[in-house]
Amino acid sequence: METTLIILKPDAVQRGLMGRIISRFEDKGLQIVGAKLMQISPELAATHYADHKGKPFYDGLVGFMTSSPVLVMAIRGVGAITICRSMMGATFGSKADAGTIRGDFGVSNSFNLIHGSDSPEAAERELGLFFNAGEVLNWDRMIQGWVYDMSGGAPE
Ligand code: IDP
Ligand code: MG
Repeated sequence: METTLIILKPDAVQRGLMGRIISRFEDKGLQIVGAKLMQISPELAATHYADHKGKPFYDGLVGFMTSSPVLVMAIRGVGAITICRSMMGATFGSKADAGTIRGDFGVSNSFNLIHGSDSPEAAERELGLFFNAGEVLNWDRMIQGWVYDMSGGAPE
């Protein structure tokens, strides 16, 4: 099982798209194990996006991410990191395929609705930035045995 950090960015919250985006992850069979509405501080945005420092869009990105509340989520499943990235679609809304979150809900290249960790290392780091100890819950989901084939003892 993998857990990934998903952020519904300020445009998703302001546009009232949280429920529809969360539903896509729930419909897919992924499990939400952490969620909170928060206002990202400039310091946290800078740490989270440290790899992008110095790029032309960096200041705008930090300004955007701190401009209004976001919904951060910890989402779990087998291969959750790759599955969530493919559900999100390409970075730019103008280029993202139809059927993806960015492809279906936006046209902007900077206001692109959602962040998702891009590797296991990034997921571990980012979950640690946005969730305090005890805020990600290891809860038993009663539908688990119908979401995954558990006959071999492990989720398949
Ligand atoms: P990702 O979110 O798909 O992983 P990254 O390349 O890691 O994309 O970029 C992080 C975020 O920075 C993007 O989601 C987007 O909000 C913003 N961004 C990236 N490239 C550009 C750009 O060329 N113009 C404006 N914003 C950009
Ligand atoms: Mg990225």
